[in-house]
Amino acid sequence: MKRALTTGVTGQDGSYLTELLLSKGYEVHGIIRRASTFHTERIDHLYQDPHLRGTRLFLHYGDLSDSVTLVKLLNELKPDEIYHLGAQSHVRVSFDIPEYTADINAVGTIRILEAIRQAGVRPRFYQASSSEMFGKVVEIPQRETTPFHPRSPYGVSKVFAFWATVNYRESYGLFAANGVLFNHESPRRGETFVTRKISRAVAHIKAGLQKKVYLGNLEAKRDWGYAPEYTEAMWLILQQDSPDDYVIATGETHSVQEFCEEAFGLVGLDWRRYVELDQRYLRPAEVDVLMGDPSKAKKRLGWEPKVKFKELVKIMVEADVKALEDRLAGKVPAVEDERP
Ligand code: NAP
Ligand code: F7E
Repeated sequence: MKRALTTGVTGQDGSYLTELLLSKGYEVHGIIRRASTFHTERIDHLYQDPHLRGTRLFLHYGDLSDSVTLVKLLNELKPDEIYHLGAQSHVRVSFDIPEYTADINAVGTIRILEAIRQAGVRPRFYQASSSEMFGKVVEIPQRETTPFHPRSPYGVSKVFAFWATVNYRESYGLFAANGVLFNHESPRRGETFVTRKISRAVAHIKAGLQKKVYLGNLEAKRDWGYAPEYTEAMWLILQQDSPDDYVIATGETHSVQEFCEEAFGLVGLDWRRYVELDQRYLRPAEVDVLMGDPSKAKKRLGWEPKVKFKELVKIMVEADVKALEDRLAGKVPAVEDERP
C-alpha cells in the first residue's frame, strides 16, 4: 500500500485529492493546523468514516512555519509521495500580509524540502505552483516555457517555491515536480474567491436573503477549471517515469462579468441589478488575463479537462442553491463532535 503525506489537507484541493488517493488504495496522512474552531468540514465525511479513520486516513497537527514537526513527521511516516498543497492561498490577502505569505508559501516549501533531506527519505514531491506566477503575461496562452512576472506577494512566493522545487530536483536528484495549475473551482472553493462568492450570492439573492453582491474588477479574465479533475492531474504528475513541470488548464478564458452573467442567468436573474462595485476588492496590481495551454499535460500525462466554463458555473450555482435549501429546511445533519 502506498503512503501519501499531504499539506493543506483541509483545503479545497486537499479534500478532493484525499478522496482520490483513498479510492486508489493509498494510506493518507494529512497535516492540519490547530485552530480555536473546527475547520475540517471538507474532509469530515472521510474522517468520520469508520472504514477509513484510523485505518487509512490519519491527521497530524503541524504547520508550515514549524520545521521541527515537519522533520519529525517525515521521519515517522516515511511517505512514498508528498503533495505540498498548504499555503496562504488568497492573492488579495497577500498584499495585507506579505511577510506571512512569503514565510508559509516560499520558506514553508524550503522547510518541507529540507525536512525530506534531513529525514533521509526519498518521496516523490508535488509542488502546488500557480498561474499567478505568469502575472503580467508576456504571451497568450501561457505554457511551461512562458517567463514569470508575478504581480502580488502571493505570486512572488509561488515563484520562489517553483524554483526551490526545480533546484532540489537538480541538486539532489529528488523526484520533485511542479503542477502549474490555473484557477480551479468547485462547490468546496473558499467563500472569498470570486467564483464561490458569486455562486453563494446567487443562491442567497434568489432565496431573498441577500440584496446585492459587492465585487472588484469585473474585467479580469481567468482560465477556470473544475478542481476534482485538477487533483487527478497532481496524482498523474507523480506517477511519471521522471519528474517534470506541467501547465494544467482548460485553454479557455472568461471574465468575472461573464461568470456573473452566467451564474445569475441560471436562476433567471439579471446580474446588473445585483452586482455593485466596491473599491476594497481591487488589488494594488492586477493579473488581467490568464489562459493556459495544457497540451504538454495532454501529450505526456494523457490529462484533459472535461468540465468547461458553463458546466462549472452550473455545478457551483446548483450546489449553493441546494445547500441553502437544505439548510433552510433544517435538513443539514448535526455534525458529530468527532473532529480531531
Ligand atoms: P485553500 O482551499 O486555501 O487551502 C489551503 C490549505 O493550506 C488549507 O488546508 C490551509 O489550512 C493550509 N494552510 C494554510 N496555511 C498553513 C500553514 N501555515 N501551515 C499548514 N497549512 C496551512 O487552497 P486550494 O485552493 O485548495 O489550493 C491548494 C494549493 O494550490 C495552494 O498551495 C494554492 O496556493 C495552490 N493553487 C491553487 C489554485 C486554485 O485555483 N485553487 C491554483 C493554483 C495553485 P486551514 O484549513 O487551516 O486554513
Ligand atoms: O480572483 C477578481 C480578482 O480571488 C479572480 C487562488 O486560488 O487562483 C486564485 O487566485 C479574479 C481577480 O482568484 C472580486 O481581482 C473581482 O482578478 O477568485 P480570485 P485569483 O486571484 O485568480 C490562483 C491560480 C491561485 O493560485 C490562488 O491561490 O477576480 N475579483 N471581484 C475578485 N476576486 C475576489 N476574490 N473577490 C472579489 O470580490
